[in-house]
Amino acid sequence: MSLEINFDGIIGPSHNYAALSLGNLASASNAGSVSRPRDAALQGLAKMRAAMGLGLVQGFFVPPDRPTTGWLRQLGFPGSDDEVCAAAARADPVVFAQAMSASSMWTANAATVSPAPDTSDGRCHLSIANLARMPHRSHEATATERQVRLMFGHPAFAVHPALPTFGDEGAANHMRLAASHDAPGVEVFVYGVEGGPFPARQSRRASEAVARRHGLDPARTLFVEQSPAAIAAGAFHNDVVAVANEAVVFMHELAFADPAGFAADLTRLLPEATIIAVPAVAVSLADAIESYLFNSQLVTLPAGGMALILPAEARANPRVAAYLDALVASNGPIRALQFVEVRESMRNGGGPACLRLRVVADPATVDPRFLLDAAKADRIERVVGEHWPEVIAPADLASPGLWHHCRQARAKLLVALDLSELG
Ligand code: SUG
Repeated sequence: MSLEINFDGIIGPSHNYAALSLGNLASASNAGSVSRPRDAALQGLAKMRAAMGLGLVQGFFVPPDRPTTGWLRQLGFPGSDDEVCAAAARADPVVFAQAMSASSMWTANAATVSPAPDTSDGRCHLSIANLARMPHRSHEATATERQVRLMFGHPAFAVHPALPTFGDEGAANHMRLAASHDAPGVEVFVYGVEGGPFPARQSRRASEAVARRHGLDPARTLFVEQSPAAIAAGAFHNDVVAVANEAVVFMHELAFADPAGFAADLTRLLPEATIIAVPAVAVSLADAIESYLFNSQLVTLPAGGMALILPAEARANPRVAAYLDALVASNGPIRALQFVEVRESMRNGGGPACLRLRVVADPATVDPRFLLDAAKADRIERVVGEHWPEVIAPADLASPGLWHHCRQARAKLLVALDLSELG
């Protein structure tokens, strides 16, 4: 039976704060801070356990190898792995920090997923995101594709490589609405238009190409412009200001350039759609972005009804907390709130929803090595506890000791998960 599976990125051992993402206010404001990779990964695992505790099916991605020496070689640094890294760290510390990034943890940017009921050949299609607009993320696609092909090798899936051009940042800019997960859906692709102070990271042409590749019905596909005000306020991905689940959209009223047009198109295609648009007078864009209210996971509980899995920061903001109290007290579709602590990821602009990729599929068609249960979570936590660096200060990035530490930690994880073939 098909259901929604959330695949979270296990936070990699090189997690650090190098302020690499222009337009991502959290990343910029934590420039030069000391990171805590071990805590970060444990926080991510605790979130996965919380989702399993709600009765949801949970999967994961393992982190790729860092530093990304293959990419540094392509950029002209020769020699052995250590020589490549030392030369890059000396010649261009920014490029070297880009090669050390643990940004693949945010698997909402790994791929765009169109579930089987929406596609012309009845398979679930996944397009790897090229993340072409951000150098530190542009080298994620190669390892992501290898992993996705392993996870979804079953004929129920079709995997497409990253687009050769046009900025594509995956599911973070895509929403699927349907009466239920296994019913035909309306797919909504959200893109940005250049011209503001920050880059528009998702291009309309990329979204159109993904929709073509996936064999979506053009009559049930919407391309919606992100509001320039939202991008300028720090909503570098749509999932910072909107989230959807089944027939419900939970969004900020300023998320889209033309919210009325979006609502009209959506309700024409899916009359049962419910749009909860939070007014700026209740929660300003600044409060939404600071608290990551909308970067929550909106999920259907096995017993029925929907819950929001929110960052703890949303409870700490008094205006957001007051809004949430009123939301669950109203007789709407969202009935429960679950707060999770993912502070290390949040400080780089990644909330609960950034850390997960949703795939609607029969779990029996997924490589079981990528599905989580309590015993496997224990095993991963043991490896993280023993091998992940406790802290990384900016000056540590150039240290060969850290490079070796990161590689060995990942290798231990791959062995523990019987995934050494990804080595
Ligand atoms: O791409 N941060 C990520 C956060 C991604 C959040 N994902 C979603 N919204 N779905 C980004 O901006 C920061 C890395 C640094 O600064 O070192 C970073 O890449």
